[in-house]
This record gives sequence, structure tokens and C-alpha cells, in this order.
Amino acid sequence: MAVAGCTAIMCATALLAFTGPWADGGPPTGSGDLPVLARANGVDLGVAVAVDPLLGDGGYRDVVGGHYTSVTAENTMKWDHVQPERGVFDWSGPDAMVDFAEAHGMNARGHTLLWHNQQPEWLSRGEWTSAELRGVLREHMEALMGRYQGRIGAWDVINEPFEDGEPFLRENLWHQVLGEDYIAEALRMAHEVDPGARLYINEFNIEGGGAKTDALYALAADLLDRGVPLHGIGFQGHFVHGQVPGNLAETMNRFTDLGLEVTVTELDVRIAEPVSEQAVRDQREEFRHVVAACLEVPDCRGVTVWGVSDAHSWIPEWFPGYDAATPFDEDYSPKPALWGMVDALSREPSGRSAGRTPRGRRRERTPAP
Ligand code: 9MR
Repeated sequence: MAVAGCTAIMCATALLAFTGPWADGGPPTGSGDLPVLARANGVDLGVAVAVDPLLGDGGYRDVVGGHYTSVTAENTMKWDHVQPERGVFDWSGPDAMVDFAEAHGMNARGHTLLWHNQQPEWLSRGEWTSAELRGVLREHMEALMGRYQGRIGAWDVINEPFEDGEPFLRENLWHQVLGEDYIAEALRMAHEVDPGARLYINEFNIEGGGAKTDALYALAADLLDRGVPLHGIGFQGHFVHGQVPGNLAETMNRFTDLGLEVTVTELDVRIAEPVSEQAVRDQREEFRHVVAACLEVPDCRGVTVWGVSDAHSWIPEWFPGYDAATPFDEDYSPKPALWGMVDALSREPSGRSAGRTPRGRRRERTPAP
């Protein structure tokens, strides 16, 4: 997931270009500026993409290719899409996404390998012995991770392992059949399949601290103590307008103090309807805050936004009464939220990319509060 830096001249030009317009809240001056700014800061600015518009909608492709440095598969790399029948793989969506990323000089994140949702029935309803399920998991990893080895730098290996609002491991298929050490087992297996990939646990409702965060911290610390190849924690970042945690950087720092990297993997900020112009303006500060928090944390690798525009966001369907959660409106016009990300990337002192801390470096652990 390495991001290319920009030359001093390119970085300086990009930063200068943003100094004026952003002071008075204007829009971006050019579609190529955000990627330059992100790379100048040594982070990825990513977006979750859907395959159909990525292939067929010019406006969508322009937003993705023009404003971001990385893509994540919103759905097309999940089990039900990749292996709808046992041993029958569909690579059309994943190939399209990875090809797009490469054609546009972007990075790609893999999402996701073990999750309780979007499993095909043959998997979720199967009567598995632990040996059989291990075999199925290895086949899937070898096919999917193996296909994109060297092209996808980071994988959300374990997705949402804790109960929604609880500090307890979720009773998903993997837990039920393989036991609670399924997480260590899956990470080791993933590392065998692609030793070069950065392996993540991706979780939500952990961004502001609390019992679930503490439980994840204890799990991560235990895995590292046992030498399990865990490299990063994904902070999903599905926020509600007005409730974005102020202590996000502090929470991320707890995990980087373990020697892990972190990434904000699924950022959106949903606004209650009716969506007021004021709320949309205020959302700018919330997107700025999240990107700035990542820049504050030396081992934060980047921020990925969940959905290209408000027309493609999962929010209206899953949270009726909420909308406007992404940085582009339904016509692909940039919203203040996009400007907020530019604000953060423009104000970061330069040199972060040159002065990055080495990956995976272990630091002294801080006790859980
Ligand atoms: O955005 C995805 C949406 O299109 C799917 O219908 C949904 C199905 O569960 O999954 C959404 O993505 C989820 C992601 O994979 C994991 N974290 C929560 C995301 C939002 O539900």
C-alpha cells in the first residue's frame, strides 16, 4: 500500500494552489489536486467503489480517478460475489476494480475475507467440520488473495469480529466452527498465502474509545504477543453528523503504540433529514477533523470514504431518515465535506511522507485505560 510521494515542486505547487481558494471556502481548483496533496502527506485518500458505475458511468469514473489515490471494493470482493457457488469464482468485478486502480496509478485495498454478512448460502448454511471449513477458507484465500498478490497491498482479513455494541466476540460461522482462535488462524493463513500483504482487523464503533475499543485493543495486543501476523486496525468511521468523536487520533494512537498501523477505512458522516444547508456546511469540519486526525498519527496510512457520491451511499437504504453522508452530491458536485479534506491535507506541515516511521515497528505498550 505504499503511496508514491510527489516531487518537492509538485507538492509545493499543489499546496500553493490551495492556499487561496480554501481560505474563503471555494471549491477545488483542479481535479488532480487532492491526490497530489494526499501523496505529499504520505497518506492514501481512498474511496469505496461499486463495479457497474465504475465501468459505465463517466462522471463516477472521473470522481474516483480524479480525487482519490486508492480504491476499496464496496461489495465485489465479498464471498457472495466472488464465490457464489462452491469452487465457482467470479472475477469480473474484482478484476475491473484492480485494473481501474492500476490504470489510474491508484492503490487497492482488499475487502473482506471473514465476515458474518454477505456469505453465500452454501457457506453460511453448510454443516462444516473444522477441518472442512479451514479447507474452504484456504481455497478462498488462495484464489482471491493469490490472484491479486502484489497488486492489493492491504486486506481487511477480519471484518467486524465484535458484537455490534458489545465488547464480546461475535458468534459468527468462523467462531462457531473454528473456535475463538479463528482470528489468529485466519491471519496466519492469510500471511502464508500473501506474505507481502498488510493484514487488518476492520471494526466499527471503536473510534471514540469505550468497552468495545478496549476489547479490540486487548485482542490485538494478545495476537501481537503471540507473534500472529496482524499489521493494522481499520477504523471504519461510520459517523453521525454532530457526533464525530473528538478523540479519534488519541484512540488510533493507542493501537499504533502497539506497533500497528491504522487506517480510516469506511468514512461517512450521515445527516438526519431534512438535510439543511447549514448541516452540509458544518460537515466540512467533520471531514477535515477525520483526515487531520489521521495526519496526526504517524502510522495512520490514510482515509477511505465509503461511497463515491450521495447517490451511491449505503446510508439512505440502511438508515432511513439519514442522507448526504459523502463528499459529493448526487450530481457529482463536490460538497463542503470534500473541501474539509483538502483543508486538512493543505495545512499539514510537509515532510510527513519523507519522515514516515517504519512499518510494523513495535513501541512500548501503553496499558489500556
Ligand atoms: O456498503 C455496503 C452495502 O452496499 C451492502 O449492502 C452492505 C451489506 O452488508 O455492506 C456495505 O458495506 C459494509 C462494509 O462491507 C463493512 N462495514 C459496514 C459497511 C456498511 O454496511
